[in-house]
Amino acid sequence: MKDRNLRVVVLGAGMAGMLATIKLREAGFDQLALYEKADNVGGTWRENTYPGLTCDVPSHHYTYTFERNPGWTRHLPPGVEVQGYFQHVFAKYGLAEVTRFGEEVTEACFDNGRWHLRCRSGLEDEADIVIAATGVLHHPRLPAIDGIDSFRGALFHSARWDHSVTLEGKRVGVIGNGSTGVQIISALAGKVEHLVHFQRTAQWIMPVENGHFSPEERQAFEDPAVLEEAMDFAGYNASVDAYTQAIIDEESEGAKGIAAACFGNLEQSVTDPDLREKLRPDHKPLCKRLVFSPDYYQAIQHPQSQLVTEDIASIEEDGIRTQDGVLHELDVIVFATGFDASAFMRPITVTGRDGKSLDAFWADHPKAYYAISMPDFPNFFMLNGPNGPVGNFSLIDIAEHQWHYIAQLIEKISAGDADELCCKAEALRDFEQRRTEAARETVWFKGGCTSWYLDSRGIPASWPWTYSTFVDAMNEPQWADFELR
Ligand code: NA7
Repeated sequence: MKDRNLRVVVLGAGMAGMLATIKLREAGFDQLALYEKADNVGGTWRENTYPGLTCDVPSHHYTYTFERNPGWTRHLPPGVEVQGYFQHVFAKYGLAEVTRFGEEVTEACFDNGRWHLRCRSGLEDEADIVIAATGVLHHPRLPAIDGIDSFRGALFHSARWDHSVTLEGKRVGVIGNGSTGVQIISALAGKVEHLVHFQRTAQWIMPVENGHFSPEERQAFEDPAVLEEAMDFAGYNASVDAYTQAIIDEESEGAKGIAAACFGNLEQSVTDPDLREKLRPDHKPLCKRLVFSPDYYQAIQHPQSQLVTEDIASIEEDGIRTQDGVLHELDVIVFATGFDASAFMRPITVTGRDGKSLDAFWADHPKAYYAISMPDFPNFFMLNGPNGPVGNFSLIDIAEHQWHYIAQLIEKISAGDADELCCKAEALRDFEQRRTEAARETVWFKGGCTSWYLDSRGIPASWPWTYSTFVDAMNEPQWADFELR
């Protein structure tokens, strides 16, 4: 791939940044740096350490295609195994040679044909190409609840778990019932003195099994052909396609199947009719990101668990007071309240050509041509950028397809066909118009709920077409949509 001796800087040593760095090195780029503000790799898997943390994408599908892992112990991998996997990949591919830990890039400015980077430490660097792989759900959202500072017990966000706090014998409140809150409740039910789940909006729960792989299976998976056959990677991609079809067409077989599974799960798993009604969502399945759980309904029916559906009024010294006036006395409060999904690489100050500010460009909402490129931000490409596919399928797979596309953009620059390359403004405008129109047809928009999928205008900020449409789009850039200088 490499002809010119370009310097490429990758931002973020999570799943996507490691992928980019591995692929760039394979292509012969030796002027390479991977900046990571923390002291370890893994991104979201480094930051989230809460009890019950599990990836809800099957383990063998949440794996780089070039680095399979026969050793996954469960069908859905525990977070600690995912983190271990990324650490293994980091070591195996020798990424330490190019990685700068503890360096938070705070500024990236395009000037005189190059990107000028500055870190919080004062370190400066320059690059011909920047790859932003800074993650999607990265900035914890802590809602401003009255009295939050007055609580005398321990209080923290799920992505900032305080392991110095013992939970045994404690009264624990968990706010939020997205995938995170549901996993925490499942892990803590019966293990603490009293567990209170504060639910603002009921969620559909998709039943899933999470068995163990036997030692014999794991040994057999050392043979790639056996693994391939057992995991049926092509079959999995077909199911991802059906899942995305279900999002854009509620009459599809996939949508009906998922809805039936969720309804059945609620009916069959929850015995008390009052509790069942409290747990029954008033929106369509798939409207919010689907929560997969083998055991949440059992956990919330545990005698020491309690579901609270009254809105939270305030937090006080001794616990959480709900709108009905009841004080729920607690020792620990966990905010499983999600993330700011619109930040992306911000708070990095990114300035493109002619002083164009990213903050101003994204003032209404984050946007990028096919989630990858932005006009007047030449040679700046994103992995898992705005409005790309994020759903109940493997973001690793998504990033690999995006990398296939970005590699072709880099090749143009590398071959000397362009010094500066980015999408044209009209190409982004056209893409955004098509994307927004399609997004209004999805269940995320029409399903009667709010979620982190929606941007500040209430429009789904995600890929509104099928998975196979995405794979096709990532095959080769439409060169007419790019400006080459
Ligand atoms: P989510 O899916 O964004 O869920 C956040 C939850 O927190 C959700 O149940 C919210 O209720 C609830 N929430 C947020 N603010 C409040 C306030 N102020 N009061 C009560 N409840 C509140 O985040 P997760 O961490 O669970 O999952 C994020 C993604 O990580 C997940 O989708 C996977 O992709 C992995 P709401 O539904 O808005 O009423």
